[in-house]
Amino acid sequence: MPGVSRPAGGPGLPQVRRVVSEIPGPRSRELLARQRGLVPAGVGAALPVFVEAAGGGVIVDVDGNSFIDFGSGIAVTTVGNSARAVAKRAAAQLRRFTHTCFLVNPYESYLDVCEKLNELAPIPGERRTVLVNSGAEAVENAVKIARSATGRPGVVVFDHAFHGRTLLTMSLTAKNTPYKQGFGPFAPEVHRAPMAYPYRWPTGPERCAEEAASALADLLDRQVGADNVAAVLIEPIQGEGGFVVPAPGFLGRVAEICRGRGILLIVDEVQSGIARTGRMFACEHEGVRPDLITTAKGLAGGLPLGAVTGRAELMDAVPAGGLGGTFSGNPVACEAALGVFEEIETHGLVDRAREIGDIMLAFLGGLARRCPAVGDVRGRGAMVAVELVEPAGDRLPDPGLAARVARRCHEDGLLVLTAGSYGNVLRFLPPLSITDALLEEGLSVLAEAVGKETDVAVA
Ligand code: PLZ
Repeated sequence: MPGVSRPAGGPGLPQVRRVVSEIPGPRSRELLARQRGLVPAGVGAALPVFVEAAGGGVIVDVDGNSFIDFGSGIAVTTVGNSARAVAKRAAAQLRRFTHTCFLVNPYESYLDVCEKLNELAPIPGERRTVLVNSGAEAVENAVKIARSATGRPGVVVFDHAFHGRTLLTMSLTAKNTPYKQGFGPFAPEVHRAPMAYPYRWPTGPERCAEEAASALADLLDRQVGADNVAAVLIEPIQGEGGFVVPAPGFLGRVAEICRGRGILLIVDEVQSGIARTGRMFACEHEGVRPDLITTAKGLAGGLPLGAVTGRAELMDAVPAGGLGGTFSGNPVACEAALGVFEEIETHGLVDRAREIGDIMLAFLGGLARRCPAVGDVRGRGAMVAVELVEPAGDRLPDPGLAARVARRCHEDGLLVLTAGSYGNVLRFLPPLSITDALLEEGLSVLAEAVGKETDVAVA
């Protein structure tokens, strides 16, 4: 828009919630109409307002509305949108060179990112890291490495899992619509085990970890044959599946089951990793030490970068030329990732994630006590969700209520996202740069929306 002054993004952006138009506003509606003629219908948007600026804990749209950000671009802008160290390092790299292809001419920032991930990853022994462009590509490569290192084809995944949209990762993903419907045939050698989902485990949360572990062992030993399985792949907290925190002890049992059978454990930390949950990696909460870890999203503060970090002897099993890609480990994205680690260290963001979690869990626990439609509150750090159910007591998922509450929040200037296999989960992923004041204001907007949509006085 020539001639129109645009607000600068970054941490200097006023940290306020402000709704000045209907949502989406007139300018966003114009752009949406334009989008319909340019972009296929298969590309949706959770909150279709077009963005002008973002930073700290807000997103400002082209109509001048300022939303409190409880989404972080799906767990990507964990250190904030245009955090200072990220923007500064990426901009400086843009002035030096944009690309050479690491497979043609290497550059040092790629090594610096790998060194950091190797140092931080809770993987036993010596480690190596390969950089890629996205979460799906990280998962694909982890499976390639696991197959190459073990000489086995099978991969075991879980109910409610999400691992990406490419052919293999879509096959690894559980939910049919919208991710798989019409897109088959799917990749072979994918087997699915029940997830230790405490709120929905048929015999109750106490027996969940042990029974789910037995089901996994049974699948491996009786149905697939353990020596046909290269890896078990699991999200330490499920993301798109609805922030399912596995029953305590389950991840440890999965690791044991794998170890006893020569099966590798791949932990998909694409959504939960990089300080999001109050640890650098979510699997650390359970003391689990996997063979391979995938990261992406929060790794480079919004620039596209993914990684597989793993035990050196597994990573080195793939011969030269077997891993890589044109853009993989792009130098601007690598500098951004170094900026992310710098922001996390200088601002103590791992601890900040824990504080944000304490505030959210305390508030939402109170809401659940007053409002029977809030069936479950769960999560760790700045990765927290509520599961909405019909109040009759049968825990019947209520996706309609989740959609209505999300819509009302959007109209009131709070960006929230839905999730879950049944679409009945509201998830909260604020950037760690959000202020307490905005966080608390956002939670009040949410409580009011839940109250209005369920006719319960929640104030
Ligand atoms: N593994 C655990 O959460 C991406 C998907 C958004 P990509 N989740 C957001 C959408 O609707 O496509 C994700 C994840 C986990 C892998 C991925 C895939 O990461 O960077 O989107 O490829």
